[in-house]
Amino acid sequence: MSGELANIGLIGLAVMGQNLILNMADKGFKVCAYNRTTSKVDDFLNNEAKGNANVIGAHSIKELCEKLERPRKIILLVKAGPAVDSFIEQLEPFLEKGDIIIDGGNSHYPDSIRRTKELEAKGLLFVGSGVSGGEEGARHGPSLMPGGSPAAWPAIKEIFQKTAAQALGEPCCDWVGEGGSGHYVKMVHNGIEYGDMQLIAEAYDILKRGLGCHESEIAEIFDRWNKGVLDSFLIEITRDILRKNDDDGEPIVTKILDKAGQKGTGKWTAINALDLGCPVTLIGEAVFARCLSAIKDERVRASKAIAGPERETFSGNKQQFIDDLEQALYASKIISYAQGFILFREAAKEYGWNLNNGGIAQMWRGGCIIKSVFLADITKAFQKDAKLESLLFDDFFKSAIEKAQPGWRRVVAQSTLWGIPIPAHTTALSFFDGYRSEQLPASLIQAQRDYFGAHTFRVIPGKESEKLPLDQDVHVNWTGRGGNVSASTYNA
Ligand code: 2AM
Repeated sequence: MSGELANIGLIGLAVMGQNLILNMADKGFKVCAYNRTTSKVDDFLNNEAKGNANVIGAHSIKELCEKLERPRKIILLVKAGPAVDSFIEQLEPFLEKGDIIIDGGNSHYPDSIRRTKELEAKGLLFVGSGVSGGEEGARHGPSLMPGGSPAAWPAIKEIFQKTAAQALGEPCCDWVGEGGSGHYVKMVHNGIEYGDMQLIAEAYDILKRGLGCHESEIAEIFDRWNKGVLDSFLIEITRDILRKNDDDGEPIVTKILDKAGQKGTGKWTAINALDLGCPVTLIGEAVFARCLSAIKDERVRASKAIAGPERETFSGNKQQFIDDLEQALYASKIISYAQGFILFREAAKEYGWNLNNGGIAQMWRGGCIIKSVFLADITKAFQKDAKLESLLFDDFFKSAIEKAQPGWRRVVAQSTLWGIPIPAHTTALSFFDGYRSEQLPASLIQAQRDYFGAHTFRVIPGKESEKLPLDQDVHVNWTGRGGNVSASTYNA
C-alpha cells in the first residue's frame, strides 16, 4: 500500500491547481487531487489527467489524508480568504505532528502570519507560498516563493525546486523566510511589476508623443533593448504588442481605451510601504498613474480646458536620445528594485523575518512576469554581501547608475519640457537625488512643525548653543508669543 501513497496532495482543481498537479506529475511526483465539488476530481482524472500514473484522486478530506506519505504535504490552491481557513479546519483532525499545509493561493500576508502561528501552536507546519506565472507558469514552471515554518522546507524543497521554473539551470524557488514572508514577497513582486510596466509605458509615450515614432519603429527599439541591459519578459511582450495590428493595419494598442485596471496587490505594497515609513515611491507612483488613467472623462475635459507647453519638434540627436531613454529606464528600474529591497529590509525588522534576499531575486529570474536578466545581477550583489544595506551601495549597480545618470537627467528634463508625464522616471530620479543627499530641507519642515505645533526638533552635532542644546527635544519660541511648552516628543 505504501508504494501507492502520494508524495503530495493538492486541493483546488481550478486551472492553476490542475496545471500545478500535471507539472508536479511530469517531474516525477505522485499527486493526490481533491476539490470541494468532488465531481471535478472525476472530471480531472477522466480528462486532463487520464492515464497519468502520477495523479490519483480523493473524494473526501479523510481519503486525501490517508493517501499521503508522512509527513503529509497538502497544497491549497483555493480562493483566498475564508476558503483557506475552512480547509485548514477540515484538514486538522486528519493530520499528525509535523504534517505540512501549504497555501499557494493569493493570500494576504497577515493571514499567512496568523496561520503559521496557529498551526505551529498545534504541532503542524504551515507554508504560505507565492506562486507566480499564471496558468502557463503553473503548468511548465512557475516562480515559487515559499515562506512560513522553516522546519517544513527540507520536506518540500525537492518537490518545489523541481516544479519551479529553471533559469540557467537554477530553480526559481528557494526558501524565503519565516511567517507570512512568502506571500509578502509575492505581493512586493506584483508591486514591482506595476513599476516595471509603468516605466515601459512612459518610455513608449516619450517615443510616441515626444519623438513622434510609429508603433512599428518603437517595436524595433524595444527589440534592440531586449538584447541589452533591459532584456526581460515585459520588454519582449511590449515589442510583440506593438507589432500586432488590427485588420485595417492600425496597431491594436492605439485602439485600446487608456484606462488601466488593478486588482490591488500594487496598492497593498504601497500601503504597506507607507505603514512601515519606507520610501517605495516608484510603486506608489505606478499605482497612482493607474488611478489617474482611470478618470478618463475628467482628463478629456481637462485636456480641452487647460493648455500645456507648446510642443516643439525634437531638434537633437534622435538616436542619442533613444539611447538616453534606455539608460533612463534602466536607472529607474534599479531604483525601483533598490526601493523594493529596502522595503524587505524594513519588513524583516518589523515582522522578525530572516529574508533570503539573494534567493528572492533568483526566484524572480524565471517563471514570472518580472523575469529579467537584470535579476541575476541582484542575486550576485547579495551573494557578494548578504547584509548589503542597499543595492545602490553595490559596486555593479553604483557604477551602472552613475553611468546612466546623464542620459536619465536629459530624458526627465526633456519630457518635463514637452509636458509628457513620466511619474515613475521622475520619482526615481528624485529619490536618487534625495538618497545621495547628506543634507535635506527637512530642517525647515521641523522648524515649521515646531513653529505651529511645538513639535520640537533635534540640533545638528557641532551646531549646538546655549539656546540649542544637543541630544534633547528642543522647542524654540519662534514668535515671542505663546509659551515654552512643547506639544509632543520628536519622532523621526
Ligand atoms: P469549487 O470547485 O468547489 O468551487 C477556485 O475557485 C477553487 O477554489 C476551486 O477549486 C473552488 O472549489 C475553490 N473554492 C472557492 N471558494 C471556496 C470555498 N468557500 N470553500 C471551498 N473551496 C472553495
